[in-house]
Amino acid sequence: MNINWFPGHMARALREIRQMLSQVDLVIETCDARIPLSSRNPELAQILQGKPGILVLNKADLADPAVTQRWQEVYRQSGLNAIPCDSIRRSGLRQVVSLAQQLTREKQERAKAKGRVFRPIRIMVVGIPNTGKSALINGLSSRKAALTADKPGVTRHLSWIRTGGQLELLDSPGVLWPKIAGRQQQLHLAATGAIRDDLLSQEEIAAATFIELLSCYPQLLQQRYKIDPAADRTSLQNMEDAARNRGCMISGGKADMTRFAVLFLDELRNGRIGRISLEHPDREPEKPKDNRSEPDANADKLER
Ligand SMILES: Nc1nc2c(ncn2[C@@H]2O[C@H](COP(=O)(O)OP(=O)(O)OP(=O)(O)O)[C@@H](O)[C@H]2O)c(=O)[nH]1
Ligand SMILES: [Mg+2]
Repeated sequence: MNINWFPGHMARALREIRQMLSQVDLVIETCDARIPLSSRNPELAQILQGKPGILVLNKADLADPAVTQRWQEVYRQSGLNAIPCDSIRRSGLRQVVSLAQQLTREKQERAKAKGRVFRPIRIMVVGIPNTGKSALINGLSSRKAALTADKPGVTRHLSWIRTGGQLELLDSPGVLWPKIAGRQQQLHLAATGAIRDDLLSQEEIAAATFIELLSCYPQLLQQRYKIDPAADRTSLQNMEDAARNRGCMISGGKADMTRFAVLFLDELRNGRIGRISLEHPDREPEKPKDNRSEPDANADKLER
């Protein structure tokens, strides 16, 4: 089953991103450090070919640090500058600025040679919804210039944020692509809040993610929900135990899985279960080249 959430404002934003490309010096793409494969838009990758770029592995504070480090290495090997950031606490942002300066140095020197003073570096920030583009812009400009919220689809128009310093930042609406086909990708996007909550069943997202965590991070589930993953229980029984232990029950002591799904997803998204990565470079069959289904889909690099 495809997910099709490609409203008019996303199609328009994609067109405008394409049009604005010649007016910016470089592009920052944000993805979610917990799902660096699923949270990259193949259509953006195609549009951005040839433009200097930085991939920000954002929300790195919520991801497993060892896994994020591996992603960074794997991306670097494929020629892409990837920097883990926490845009709220502003960690990693200094590295982003210094890389932006490095990537535009040649252009600055050419301007200087012609006797011109280089204007502030113009950066367009793009990515799928809810990956923290606006939060990153606020972090880089040290003020709350762009609207942010914990739901996808907040920014609706491209808009320039001038920092008064060495950067000019162009915020853009989160863009997806028509027909998100892979089930795991859909579930990962939903689990991290990148797609609207009503597009998939909360119970299904919670159950699939709970099972993934039972396999990758059983100790975190054990600590948070006082369950015993090592005991001879099925995944569903473990999840029911977790629901009961958190007081999600209906009459007769039965687990209320609908209520637990909402609670579990909220805790997962806010990092209360612990630092979790749902996609691991060493476990995925696919390397971070592209997530399009077409066979010729390898020309996605932000970094050229
Ligand atoms: N923990 C954590 N939360 C973050 C980080 N960056 C952003 N957020 C939160 O993620 C949510 C989405 O952030 P936004 O900046 O609105 O995301 P966006 O990419 O601009 O979203 P759209 O405009 O809808 O495309 C907000 O609740 C932010 O506070 C981060 O690095 N770490
Ligand atoms: Mg935004």
